[in-house]
Amino acid sequence: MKEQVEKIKKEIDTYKAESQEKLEEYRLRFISKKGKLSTLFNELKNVPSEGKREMGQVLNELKNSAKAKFQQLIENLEEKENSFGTSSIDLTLPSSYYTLGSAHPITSTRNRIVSIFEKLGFNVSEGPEIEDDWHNFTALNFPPNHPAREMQDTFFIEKEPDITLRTHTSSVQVRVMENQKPPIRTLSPGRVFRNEAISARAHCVFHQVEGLYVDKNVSFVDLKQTLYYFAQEMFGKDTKIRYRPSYFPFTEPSAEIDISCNICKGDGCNICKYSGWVEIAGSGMVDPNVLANCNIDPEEYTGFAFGMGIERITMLKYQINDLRLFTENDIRFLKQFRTVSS
Ligand code: 2NM
Repeated sequence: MKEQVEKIKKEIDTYKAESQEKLEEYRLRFISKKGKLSTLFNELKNVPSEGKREMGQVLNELKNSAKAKFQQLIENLEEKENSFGTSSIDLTLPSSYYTLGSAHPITSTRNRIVSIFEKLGFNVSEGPEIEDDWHNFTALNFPPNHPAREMQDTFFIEKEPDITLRTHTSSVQVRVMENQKPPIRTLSPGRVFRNEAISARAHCVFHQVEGLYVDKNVSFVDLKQTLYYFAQEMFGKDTKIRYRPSYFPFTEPSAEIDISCNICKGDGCNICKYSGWVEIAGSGMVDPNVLANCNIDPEEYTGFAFGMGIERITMLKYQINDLRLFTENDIRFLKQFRTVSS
C-alpha cells in the first residue's frame, strides 16, 4: 500500500491542468468519491492494526496535499485565462445582445409634457385617485345637480355616495390651493376614471395633465402664451394655435384649444376631419368661486388652468388611431416606441 501511496503522490505532484477538462479529470481521478484517494481510504480497513494509525495519517496528509494542489491548479488556470493574449476568451467576438425595455408611450408623453412646463417654472403635484365629493366636484364649482355627478358618468365607491374615483386631476389642484399660498404654478399628471364604454375613442381609465397658475395679475394673455409655447415645443415650431369659446364649471371664461393639424399641415385629413384643426386641451380663467372655496382671495389673485388627455396628445403625436392599443400591451405596438423614460 505504501508503494501505491508513493505512486499517487508522484502522479499528483507532476499533474498539470492546462484546461478546464484537465482540471475536472484531476478531480475525478484523485479527490472525487470514486477517486483513487477514496479507494485507498477504503482499503485502510485491511491494514493490520499496528500500522493502521500510521497509514491513516499518511493518507490524511495525502488527501490534504491533493486538495491544496487542486486549489493551486484552479488558480493557475484562472490566471492563465485572464492574462491577455493567451486568453481562451475571444475579445474580438461581438458582445451578447442586450434587450433593453422602453418606456410606455403614455409615460414618455407624460414626461415630455412635464419637462416642457418645468421650463416655465411649473412643479409637479400628485394626489389620491380615490377622492371625496368636495375635491372632485363641490370645490370646483359643480352645482349639486350637474350631470357629471351622475352614476353613468362617475364611479362611486359602493355605499359611499361621498367617495368617487377622481374624474379629473383638478382635484389635486384643489388640494394644492388649499395648502399653499400663491404664487402657484403646478402641473398634475395622473390617472382618471370615467364610467364610459371602452371603444377606439373612449376608455374608462385614462390619463390627464392639468395645469394651474395662480398669482396677482394672471390674465388670459398668460394662458394663451403658455399654451402656445407648449404646442410649439410638443408639436413643432410651425404649429399654429386657436381658441374656441367653451364652458367648464371651474373656469370663466373657458376656451377649448386647437392646434393646426400636424398630420396634413392644414390641408385636411381624416384625423382633423378635414377642418385642418385638432383639439388638444380645455382651459380658462379659474372661476372666482373655486379660488374662494380654496381660501384664496379672488379679489387679490387670479389664475388660469388647463387640462389635456395624455392619450390624445400621444395619438396625435404618433398617429395612433385606437385608444385600446395603450392598454392591450401588445409587444409589437410597444416595441415601436424606443424612447427611454427620463
Ligand atoms: C380643464 C379645462 C379647464 C382646470 C381647472 C382647475 C382648477 F383646479 F384650477 F380649478 N384645474 N384644471 C381645468 C380648466 C381643466 O380640463 C379640460
